[in-house]
Amino acid sequence: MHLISRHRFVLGLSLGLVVLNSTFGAELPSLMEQPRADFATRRRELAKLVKDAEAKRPNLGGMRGAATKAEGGEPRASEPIVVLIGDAGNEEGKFRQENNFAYLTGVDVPGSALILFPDGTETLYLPPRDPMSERWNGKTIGPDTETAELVGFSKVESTEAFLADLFRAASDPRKRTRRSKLTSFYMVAPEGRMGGTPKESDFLKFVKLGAPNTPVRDVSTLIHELRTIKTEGEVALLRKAIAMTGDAQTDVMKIIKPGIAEYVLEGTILGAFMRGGSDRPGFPSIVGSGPNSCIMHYMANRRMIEDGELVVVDIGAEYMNYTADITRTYPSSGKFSPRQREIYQLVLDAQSGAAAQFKLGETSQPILNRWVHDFFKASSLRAKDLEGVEQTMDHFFAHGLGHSLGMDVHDVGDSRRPLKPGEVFTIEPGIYIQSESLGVRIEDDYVVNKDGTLEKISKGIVSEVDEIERAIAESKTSRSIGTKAASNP
Ligand SMILES: [Mn+2]
Repeated sequence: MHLISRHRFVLGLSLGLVVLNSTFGAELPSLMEQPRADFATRRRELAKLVKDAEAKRPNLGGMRGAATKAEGGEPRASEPIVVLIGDAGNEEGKFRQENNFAYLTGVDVPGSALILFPDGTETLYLPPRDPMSERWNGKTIGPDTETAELVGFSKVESTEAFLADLFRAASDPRKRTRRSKLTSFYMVAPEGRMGGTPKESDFLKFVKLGAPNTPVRDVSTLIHELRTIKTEGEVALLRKAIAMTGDAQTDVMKIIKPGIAEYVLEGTILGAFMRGGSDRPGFPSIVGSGPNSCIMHYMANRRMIEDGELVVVDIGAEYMNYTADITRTYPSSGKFSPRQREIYQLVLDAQSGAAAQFKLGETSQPILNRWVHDFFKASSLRAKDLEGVEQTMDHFFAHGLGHSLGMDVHDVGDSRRPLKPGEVFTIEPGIYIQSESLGVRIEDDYVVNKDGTLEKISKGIVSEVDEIERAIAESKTSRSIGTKAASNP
């Protein structure tokens, strides 16, 4: 459970659920700083999406053959049972709930599971409480009626009942009537590109044993469709993660100088995240100086930073499973060289130019990507590739312009579609000239607001050339006050 969220949760509940409050004391579960109703809404919407998908299935033979042929030989939609298993946790790290499960439940108890039954019953399965385990790991919530009310589920059962309930639902004899509809399982596909893990693979083996004739279909794309559009509560969490990341970038500007190691900056970044209340970085921090500035996903961070280099700092704090993703590029000396400045300014102009292209209902991420390519190509600047051939700048833009952002740093959803209100995504143009050991990437996080306007959430984190030079210069002045180390470099 998140300490911070627990605290907020107590405040949030104190109006309506005073009795529960006193029962649970300070041990209320986190619902990730979001209204409980939001999670219930998501489950309802998912159940509807699943039903629609099932009804639309063209050939009801499905993945598992004839199981969905109803009596009389007429194909019929089966009744979908949605089943999700949360992360089991382990002793090695801080617990982090699996994203799809967290999104639908807000419950971060290890070893939980969820079934949405065809009759509309939503059951959350929690491990039975174990005094010995709680002695080591702290109090938790268990399967009881108080918990059900607390987490907004119609039923909370022990995980001991989970498999039996699942298989009973799949083979309910009451469904074998004239109008019978067979059942199907909707679960996260094993080892899928997004979200699937080996645990689903193991689980699927059990499912095949217990209900061999029940077709299994992938539910993840339907959950992802919901996750693509963020609620206000989710955007608020992203704003917090972004603010923490901004503090880390500010701290980097305070200490950056030639002669320190990339990992020193990383240490400062992680410290700032934790001080801000972040749970962990959303992805490994990238601190690439000089030649490493041209390696897009450099994360070894072992090199000593030299004078006159650029340092790409691509980082994101995670908060309540939501992650920021902000990149800044700094001159190690505090001043951009004329060449660094012209490349940097081009990248910055590409970013603001792309954002200015945004039109609700028309603009998709690939459209912005193409615009930036053309913009780079049109620049009068040139650089040499590794073969010594002079090239236009689009040649050095070596990755996509951005991605959706949310619980995953490269978040789920179909990025080819026009961006809708509630979508959060990055715009991160970059130029990487290996022949000059000169890499620049500037990345900010944007939300399409309800009114259809595009907002740069991270606008408070400085990125203009003079702003960055001023920030580094100011911190140098303050560093030199009262510290022997700084006055004697
Ligand atoms: Mn990114």
